[in-house]
Amino acid sequence: MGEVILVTGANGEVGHGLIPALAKLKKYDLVALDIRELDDTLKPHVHETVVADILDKTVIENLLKEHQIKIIFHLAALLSSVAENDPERAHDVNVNGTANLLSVAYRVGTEEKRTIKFTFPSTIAVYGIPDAKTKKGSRALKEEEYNTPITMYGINKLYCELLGKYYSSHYSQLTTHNVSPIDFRCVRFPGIISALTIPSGGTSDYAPEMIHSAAKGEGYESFVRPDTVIPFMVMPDAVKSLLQLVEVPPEKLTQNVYNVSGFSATALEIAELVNKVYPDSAISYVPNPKRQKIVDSWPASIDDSAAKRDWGWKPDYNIERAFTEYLIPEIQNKYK
Ligand code: AKB
Repeated sequence: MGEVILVTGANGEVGHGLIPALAKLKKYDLVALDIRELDDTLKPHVHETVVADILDKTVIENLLKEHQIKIIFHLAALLSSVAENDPERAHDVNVNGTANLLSVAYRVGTEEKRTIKFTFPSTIAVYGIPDAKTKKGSRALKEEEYNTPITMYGINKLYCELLGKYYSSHYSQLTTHNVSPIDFRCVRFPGIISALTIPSGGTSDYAPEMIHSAAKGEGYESFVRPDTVIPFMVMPDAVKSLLQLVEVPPEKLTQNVYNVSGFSATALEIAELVNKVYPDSAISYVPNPKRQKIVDSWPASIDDSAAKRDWGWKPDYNIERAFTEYLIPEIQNKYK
């Protein structure tokens, strides 16, 4: 057995990108946990699949101990739009699920005197820009700027960033004298666009939805204005950032949370690139004011210089390469 990795939320969009990439490294054994049955396409890549709730502490503790889990990729979460439809359930999964996992990992790591790397995907939804003028006038935001999220998902993720830092550096600080067994590392993702999977429940979903609709020969009605701009990255770069971060020697990390990004684009720029390939795809704009307000609170671009400085982060895909070398060829293959 190689080092064993636990991937929670394994059946989600990032899981569909991360699990095959981890398997390809041929240095880890993977345990996949999700509340739903793992897709058949992922099963050949994993050593064990577990269908369970992230809130089930007994299952989590047994997995960490039985498999001597060394690394956790904690992907289980409800994204921004779906979280707004059931904020309390989102809080339960996003916060209590993460707190549960950190608590059990801390206990197991302490008992077994070993470090557990806890790798956590956060989001641009942790930002809360107050108005359009401020958004338009802002340069790329650093990690610590405008951390005033307006969604349950963004609030959850911001809290979990802080909770992870607490468990790795300050846990029970008045009475504990041990070095924490938790090595918490976090990348803050922009909107992610995958060629292989359709997003489920995000507010940045208009970008991938537009592309996939066109590839299926359908039109698309965008729920945001054409001038709406946020940062994006394609799934291979999102996976690359996770694989890179987990391997960085701890002494090189000057912070727990790192922005990563690929490119910023307006909905119109994405539509124009789509129509270059699918000229017959009718893309229209009927903004949903409530979803528009969420996206308008997110930055036009984020500053990922800390990740570049500390661990050499660099995206492989700018917007042109994303379309010509990844999205269009892979999506055409998917729908052929
Ligand atoms: C969402 O839209 O909720 C996610 C995100 C930006 O984190 N894709």
